[in-house]
Amino acid sequence: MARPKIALIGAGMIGGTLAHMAAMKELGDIVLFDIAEGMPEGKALDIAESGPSEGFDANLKGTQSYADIAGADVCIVTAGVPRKPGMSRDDLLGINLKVMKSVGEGIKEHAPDAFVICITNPLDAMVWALQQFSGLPANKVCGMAGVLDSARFRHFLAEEFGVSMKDVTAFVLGGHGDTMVPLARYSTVGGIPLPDLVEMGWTTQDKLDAIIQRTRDGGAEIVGLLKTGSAYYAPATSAIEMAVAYLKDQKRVLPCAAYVEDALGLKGLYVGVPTVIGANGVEKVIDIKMNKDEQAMFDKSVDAVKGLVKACKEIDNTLA
Ligand code: A3D
Repeated sequence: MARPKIALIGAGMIGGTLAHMAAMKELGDIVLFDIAEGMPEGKALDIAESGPSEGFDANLKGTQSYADIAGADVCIVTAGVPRKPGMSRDDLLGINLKVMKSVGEGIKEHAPDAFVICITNPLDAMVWALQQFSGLPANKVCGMAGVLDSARFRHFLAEEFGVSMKDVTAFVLGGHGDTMVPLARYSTVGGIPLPDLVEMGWTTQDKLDAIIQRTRDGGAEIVGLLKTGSAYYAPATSAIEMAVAYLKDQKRVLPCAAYVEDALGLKGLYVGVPTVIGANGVEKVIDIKMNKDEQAMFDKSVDAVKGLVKACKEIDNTLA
């Protein structure tokens, strides 16, 4: 059986990290596409040359031609520009929307059967636009954000409680922006929900609130430290987790920016929701119940995403 083909559209910081991880995990043969000449070829060769020491079998190719992504099983899209200090994700909208148009058309022509994971910001609006431009079925186009935001939340909680992050589950919903919704009630340590842990004296409500805020600001914290771009190790790892769920039909329950047809009080919008990911892409959106406060936070986040989608439509009137 032929190896799966993984196309990485955008070979920058996240794209290069994705290629390295996909090779180390032997997920398949890898194509790195970028408009920058030489850079994807250089990264592909460099990673291929790590193969003999690491012992992986994977072919790597760098390219500026969409023809090389032909027949890809998975496309992970990071093409565009990242944030610099002082910028919000929304500041990237105009420039990255144009990038999504060319990427969407490239995928439509050469890899229409792929499972597409978008990472480019502002995430929820870009994944919506990418689905529109590519014309792929909505269940095959989704965005990576919830896995990363939840991983950040889990990391901070594991540090606070002094326990393994393996035993911490966490849940972040809504748009990938300042209004994202970390849900304490659905986040647990060894199955014990966070509000119970506050009652048990493991932490205080104030400390938990500070962790929730740090999670919301998690991207900006890294941008502030790096100064030249945004996070790439954890974003790449999160997208690989989603790609593996698809390639291995794992039926993982993962939060991602998925098209919500009719759930969580929403109709017809891409936003961060709990999903099941397997061989059919996003196989299910999990219609969880929220209390009044949670619903209010979620609604605020949804409004922010709707505002960005409206801005996309104003910039490009071919978007419906
Ligand atoms: P960077 O290292 O700049 O890589 C982006 C690459 O895209 C560059 O190599 C560009 O040459 C390339 N590119 C630009 N235009 C095109 C085009 N039309 N076609 C193909 N390639 C193109 O950025 P990065 O890898 O650090 O980040 C990539 C994106 O991910 C940015 O938009 C970030 O804001 C976003 N990001 C999202 C998250 C989420 O959690 C959703 C986290 C971190 C970064």
